[in-house]
Amino acid sequence: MTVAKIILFNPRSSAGRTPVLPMSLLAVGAVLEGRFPYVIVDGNLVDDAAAAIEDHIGAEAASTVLAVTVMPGPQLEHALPVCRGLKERHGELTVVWAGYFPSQHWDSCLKSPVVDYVVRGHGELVFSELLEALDGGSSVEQIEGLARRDETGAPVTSKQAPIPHPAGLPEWNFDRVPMERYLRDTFLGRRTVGYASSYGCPYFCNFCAVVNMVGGRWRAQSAERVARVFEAYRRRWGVDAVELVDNNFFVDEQRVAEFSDRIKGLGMAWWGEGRVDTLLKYDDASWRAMRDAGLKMIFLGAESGSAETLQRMDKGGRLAPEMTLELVAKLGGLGIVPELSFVLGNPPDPEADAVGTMEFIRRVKKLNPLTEIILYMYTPVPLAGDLYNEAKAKGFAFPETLDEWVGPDWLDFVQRRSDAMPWVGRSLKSRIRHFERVLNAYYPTSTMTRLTPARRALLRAASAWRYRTRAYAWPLELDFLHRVMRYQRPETSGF
Ligand code: B12
Repeated sequence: MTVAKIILFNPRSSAGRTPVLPMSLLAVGAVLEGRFPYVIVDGNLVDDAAAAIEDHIGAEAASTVLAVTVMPGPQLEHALPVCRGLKERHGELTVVWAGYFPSQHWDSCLKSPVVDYVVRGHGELVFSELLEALDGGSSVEQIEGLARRDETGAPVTSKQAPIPHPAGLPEWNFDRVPMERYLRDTFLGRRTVGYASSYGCPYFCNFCAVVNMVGGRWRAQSAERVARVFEAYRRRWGVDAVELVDNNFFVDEQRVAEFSDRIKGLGMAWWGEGRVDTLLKYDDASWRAMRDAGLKMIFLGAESGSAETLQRMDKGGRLAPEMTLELVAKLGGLGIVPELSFVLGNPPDPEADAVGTMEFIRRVKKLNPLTEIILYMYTPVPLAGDLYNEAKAKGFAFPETLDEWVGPDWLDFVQRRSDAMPWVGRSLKSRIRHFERVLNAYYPTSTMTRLTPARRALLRAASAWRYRTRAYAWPLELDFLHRVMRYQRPETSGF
């Protein structure tokens, strides 16, 4: 085929809210600039995405590539019917899926006639190679990081491609999207937007979807380049806050310190994800530089209050619960909010695991009451290791087809709301929810700016006896109070 047009499609993910900048498509688009004509269609910004795409296809289906970024959950739910309808109407259209969902479940995607190719992992270069092969009529078999159907129609994949070094990739062309529409009012700032300054993560935690994408590699842009993007955000769109969505922004202390020095006077608030063990090694000068440069909150995978569970999660044997406590205390002194995420209900003894972690969270809050706590239920990702094997042994299996994936149970599952995990009984699930309710009343979040001091005091008074006596069960009065106050934790409703 001749590739005459590429449509990069971001299926709807943020119904009713200001959408998140489609960073994956900006990254992919950047490598196409000047080489292939392309447009970005964001399903969050148009009422009828299929019609918008159809307009771009026109009469050129045979030379058009529709390339879609797909996250599990709502994006998949939108991507499937849109692509199915288009493929039915335009049999010659080439449909490529990429992103977190297809990277992991490429075989389910390719069992469906809707998808022709899956680009796996960080896909800028793989996609480029695919386009060149399609355009030049050459074979795609040798392309690393590509899954496709073989002659018999069976899904096959080549080995994962190395992650591209973002320092060697072109800068995103923000003029390809209406930036104003992506500036969100968040607890960080009035005009918040995202950026990704590095790819990958050097660790192999066996509950994390990132491992499948990057295989333990981490590659970053220079401090100078990241600071340049912050400056452009500030200057061109009046951005006052940035969410650094890197899987692990803080891997390289020197880079972070230099970046902090460079953006110091800009008046930007920022947020990023890091590891407890890495950050404990940072020296005080770096901490001061980060704080003075506007670092407001760090997301940390604390994961569990049990040393044994941490070991099983393969946190590299480097993380112990006491280390989390140490960092939480340190951040308290610096005025940077730790945002700790925990994964509860891990096999083989989900009950004991959850109870142990709840007790640990009480210790955290005592040490630094401003700490934000995010509770997740363990949901498997297809990775070798104890956790996934035990989940399978208890009857867990991923769906095989896209239609199953968009069924209500699996949509709940990927958004970690599922009741259906075979190793977690309903009663444990509600205990965890009840605990969370009491915790959020006793320690109301600091990020909900419209929660007045009087309301905070009321929540605390109403929940004090429950918290102190650990009588978490059925806190209906707190449910009620939260409902009337429209209690919301903005930091958890973002990602
Ligand atoms: C921003 C983000 C969102 C945004 C979506 C932005 C958008 N596309 O509209 C929002 C907030 C909507 C979102 C929602 C969810 N997210 Co989200 N999200 C992220 C986050 C933080 C960053 C992704 C990003 O932009 N990275 C920067 C870009 C440059 O990298 P990238 O997206 O990986 O893209 C590269 C490759 O994936 C690939 N690629 C991706 N798309 C495409 C398309 C083409 C054509 C090609 C060729 C290549 C390609 O190449 C890109 C460039 O290298 C990641 C975590 C992370 N750090 O990656 C989680 C993450 C992807 N989300 C995740 C999840 C589970 C969700 C939810 C389903 C549930 C939840 N509550 O978290 C919800 C869905 C709810 C909903 N309403 O849709 C998980 C996925 C886990 C998994 N098992 O697959 C992640 C990994 C977080 C995590 N660790 O759990 N998310």
